[in-house]
Amino acid sequence: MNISRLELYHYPATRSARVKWVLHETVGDDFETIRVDLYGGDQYKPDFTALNPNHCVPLLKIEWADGGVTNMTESAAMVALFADAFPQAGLAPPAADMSPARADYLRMMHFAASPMDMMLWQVRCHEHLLATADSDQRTIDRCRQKFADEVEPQLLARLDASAFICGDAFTAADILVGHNVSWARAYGLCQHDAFRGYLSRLAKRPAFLKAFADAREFSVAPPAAAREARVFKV
Ligand SMILES: N[C@@H](CCC(=O)N[C@@H](CS)C(=O)NCC(=O)O)C(=O)O
Repeated sequence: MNISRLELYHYPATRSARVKWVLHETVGDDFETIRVDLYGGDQYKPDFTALNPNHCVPLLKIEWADGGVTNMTESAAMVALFADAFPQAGLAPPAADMSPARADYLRMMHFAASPMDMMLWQVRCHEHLLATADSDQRTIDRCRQKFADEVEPQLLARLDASAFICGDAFTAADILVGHNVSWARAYGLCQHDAFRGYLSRLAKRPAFLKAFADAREFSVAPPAAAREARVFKV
């Protein structure tokens, strides 16, 4: 392996859990986890924003065998990088193949990372992170409706046809979609039994259990005082 050290900046159950999951699937336990106290505002401290100007987790510090360092942001990019770099883990149809399986896998990776994630994030920002005076009920309603009307039926059709989101085999797309489904359920979405069954299939993976071992430390609502003091610049 041309990586000498990995440090994941993490907060339980958030998007950094996606990366913790793919790391456990690919490199095992061979990485450091550094907790960023999101509800205490640590993500806005200059030493952190110097590494990630987007003030969020995950941040993955990759130290390469030749001494170089990459500070990588964007959870979906990290999941894709490790899925492709460790083909023996069987998390992605081969990148070199122009195949229907690869096309469908990329479609679902991007669907999870972009529209699905965007709707869930808007609901979260407006319901829990923005000061009450700044939150907009119409945005919440529109995103919730669109998610229920458009996203859920697409996922349910896939889960009706097969055990995982891109077929009968688990892929890295299940890491992104699975995390989003569990996030959606915390917000009262994705309540169909098929989603519960899907999450219990995912929870059979040792890497999932390790990635979410600290999830009970996450509370969906931050301290009200921090919210009203506009600590969160979302
Ligand atoms: N597109 C980014 C979003 C990361 C993100 O917004 N992370 C949240 C936690 S799920 C965060 O750290 N928010 C803190 C903030 O924005 O202040 C990714 O997928 O990595």
